[in-house]
Amino acid sequence: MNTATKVAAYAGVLAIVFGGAWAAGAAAGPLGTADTPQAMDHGAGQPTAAAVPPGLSVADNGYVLDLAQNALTAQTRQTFSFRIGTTGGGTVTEFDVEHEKKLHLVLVRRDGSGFQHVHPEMAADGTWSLPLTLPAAGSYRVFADFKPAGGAKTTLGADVQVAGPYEPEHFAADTRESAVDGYVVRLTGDLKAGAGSTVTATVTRDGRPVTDLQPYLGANGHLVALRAADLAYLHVHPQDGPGAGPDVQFAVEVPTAGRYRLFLDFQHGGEVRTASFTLSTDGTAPATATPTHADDHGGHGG
Ligand SMILES: [Cu+2]
Repeated sequence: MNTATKVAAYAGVLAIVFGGAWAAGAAAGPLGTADTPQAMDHGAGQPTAAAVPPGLSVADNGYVLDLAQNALTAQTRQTFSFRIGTTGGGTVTEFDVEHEKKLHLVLVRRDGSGFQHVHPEMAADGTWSLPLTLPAAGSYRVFADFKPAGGAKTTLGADVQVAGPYEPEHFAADTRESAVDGYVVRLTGDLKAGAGSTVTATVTRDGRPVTDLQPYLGANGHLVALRAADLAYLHVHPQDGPGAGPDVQFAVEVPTAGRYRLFLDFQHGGEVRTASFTLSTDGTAPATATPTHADDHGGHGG
């Protein structure tokens, strides 16, 4: 192998390691002169070296989550408003539809309780709003999950405070079983740190499999997975198209070892319900755990 070949081979390895960023930089000349920095970071779905999970920042991909309120009153129906801005000072008004909606809003208290997955309406000026009731005091994380027209799929997060006595829940034990409104949902499959895996939710009612689940958001269920320690918002994809149950399969990718909270929205009899689970990457959760807390905090609000 002559020197030129060695250099070429080395460059080939670099290209693989740095993926699209290196290739874009090389094509555009010296680093920093590329006229499409956005494409370098987010083009073609290439992972970047310092990838941080979505939902941990109020600003990402050039977009900003701008909440109209940072405090709400417990147990009171209030109008909650926000907009998606750009770091340049503009407001985003054009969004692509994903999972049948232009924007998905997820709220959860910082302790991992009080989950809500709702769909606000956007006014012509880009202001999103919805009537919202938060059940109890505490600090809540608000996630906006959207894809601006022509932009990158983005999840931004911000906190909202609710005054009052706060008793945090401790999801210290893994639980694979969730009871909600007469339904019992069991989760099989394990989370694997740094890798993809499949988890399957099985929906039963009065001990019998539910075989007439209704499509919800373009699938037979919708799963949100959050890292318990920091509420990082993870990528989850339904494995099947709309189906009837009782099994609902998801591909889940968790970045690190630890504990995760999972929330499954499923629709049956015209109503959407939420089952919630706690799962650690070590796979020690028993097949049918007894819930260690009243599992009545999950909900599909709105
Ligand atoms: Cu949604």
